Amino acid sequence: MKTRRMTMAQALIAFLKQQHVERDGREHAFFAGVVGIFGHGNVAGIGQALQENPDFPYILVRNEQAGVHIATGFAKASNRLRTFACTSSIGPGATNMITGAALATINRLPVLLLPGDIFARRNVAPVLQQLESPATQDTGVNDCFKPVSRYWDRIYRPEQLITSLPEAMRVLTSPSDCGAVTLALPQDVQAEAYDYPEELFRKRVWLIRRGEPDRESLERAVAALCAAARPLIVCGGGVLMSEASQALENFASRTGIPVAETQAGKGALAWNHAQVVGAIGATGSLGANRLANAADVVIGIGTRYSDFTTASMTAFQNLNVKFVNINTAEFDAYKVSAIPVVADARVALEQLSAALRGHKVKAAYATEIAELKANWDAEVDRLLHLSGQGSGGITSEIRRKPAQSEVIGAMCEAADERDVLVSAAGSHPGDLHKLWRTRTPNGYHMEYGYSCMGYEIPGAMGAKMADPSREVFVLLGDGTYLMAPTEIATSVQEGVKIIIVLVDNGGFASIGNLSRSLGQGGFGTSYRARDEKSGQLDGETLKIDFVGNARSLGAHAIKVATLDELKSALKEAKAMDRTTVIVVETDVTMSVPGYDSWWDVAVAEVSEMESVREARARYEEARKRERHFA
Ligand SMILES: Cc1ncc(C[n+]2csc(CCOP(=O)(O)OP(=O)(O)O)c2C)c(N)n1
Ligand SMILES: [Mg+2]
Repeated sequence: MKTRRMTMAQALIAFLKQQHVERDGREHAFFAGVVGIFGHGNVAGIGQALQENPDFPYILVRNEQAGVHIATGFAKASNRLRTFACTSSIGPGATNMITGAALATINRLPVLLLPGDIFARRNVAPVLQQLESPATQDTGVNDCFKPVSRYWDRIYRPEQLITSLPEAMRVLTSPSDCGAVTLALPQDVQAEAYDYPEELFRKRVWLIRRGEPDRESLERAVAALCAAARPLIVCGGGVLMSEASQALENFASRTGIPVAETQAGKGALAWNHAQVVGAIGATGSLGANRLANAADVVIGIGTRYSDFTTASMTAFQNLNVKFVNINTAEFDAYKVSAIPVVADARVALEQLSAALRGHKVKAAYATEIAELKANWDAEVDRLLHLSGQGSGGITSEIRRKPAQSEVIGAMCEAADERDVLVSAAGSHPGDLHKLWRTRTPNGYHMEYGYSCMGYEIPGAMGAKMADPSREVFVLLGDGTYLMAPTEIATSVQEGVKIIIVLVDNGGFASIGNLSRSLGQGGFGTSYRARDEKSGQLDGETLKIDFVGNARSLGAHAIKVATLDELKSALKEAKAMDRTTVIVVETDVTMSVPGYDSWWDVAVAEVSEMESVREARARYEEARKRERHFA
């Protein structure tokens, strides 16, 4: 047997370089490189191996969590066909990646995490940053990755790579099982040499299967659809991951079935497609939520049925509602007691289209869908352009602070057809779910599985790296920005240009509004100094120089006061070749309302505050609409 004598880390990098995936006859290298930060736990292992492989890019980031977000954003924008590996030292560098791991796993996106680990040899323990246990020597902080990883292993001996790496790749390239994969790499073992079989380093092409549905399940799905009077499609992220937009468009156009979108599925079809009725659920459109309310057959495609999608199980009120779930993951296909069609979205839609040839929704339902869509489009127009839009609009007052919906309107106008919008947490996901007008698949990149403050900037960098031909816009809040602005420096380092629109509203508008709706008056949600007299955080509003902060990290930064200034700043940003941050203060009183929607956030059952008791009474009433689909 031919062998190559290499360190474990050298062998690992050599293996990663040889991994490819293939789907629909197209082949891609699976790993675009490694992101991370070196410390004593990886510098002499993975760090040394990367130095020997200058053709395999290494991206130095500012925070390991953000490094994982870059990989995840890249994987999401690549429809899971590519990703990065993430390297960290041991201890805090490693645990910084746990949030990123959870985010990737929840969103079903592949990332390979390579945290450094404590000495396998143990004689020098406890090493710096080692978690000790009086009960066992076989535990450490990297065990925390277990529940947030779809595959987890610790490489105690160099030869374990030979059996562990193919398992890692199986999971990373699985359309149903993918998520974070963690290989914990003890610091000493990374540097240890072994005679690896040459075979380990051959080029491998992992086929991304397009699973076919079984005949019986498909027949049951067809029968349910033929019997439906008010069918509704819930378009989830799986439609995008499967690149099934065209198949969905054919299916929806031929059958006339309306398409409601989850956060992950938004944009699979263009916003103005005749069957697209907009967002569904807690942050849904009036049209989609009305249709969901009365739907008798719901076809969930590539969706996890999160509480935002189901409006905490209140969205579907038809007593006889049935579900048909098309999903590559059996786990999701069986949710809400559906007829499970365990298959790739594109394949299943093509087969359903063929089986339903000539089947169309009734004329009255088609008219209702068209009316709801037209009304919703008009409502979105109103919200995007509040100023001076004739009847119903607020008369033009040029100097006032813009509303957040108008900021979104200006961004929509500035974005070209293929441009990408990235966001994740705060009040932006809800507003964008309702208002953003996506024109091309993957043009709407929302991380709403983990809704993680701090994903936005690195996630957007990942999206930009996945397709540099698309301009990437980020909408984020002052809260999120302050949590993780630092990857701006990385974007400058890598020449990865993104446009960040920072909405400054003095703290947490989203959680503040939520708190007020729960009778808590916004306690602890705005950025104010501690007041000497009250002893509470209700003093002066903090003055934070966001423009100065962004500039200090290397970005081009612009402060705007009005909508017109925002529009010209967006033009300026598009012409720049460097990451640009536009800071805009908004009027929080002009928020986007909800539309026949609900989200279950439990209110205190007993309280000395009258407002909380009232909120609890409203809460108990609203919960009566929550359903089981057993
Ligand atoms: C890492 C993380 N911590 C906490 C939260 C809970 N959370 C959701 S939105 C939000 C406030 C976000 O503030 P900002 O970015 O200013 O957006 P705004 O609410 O003002 O629109 C918080 C604290 C979260 N989603 N992620
Ligand atoms: Mg804010």
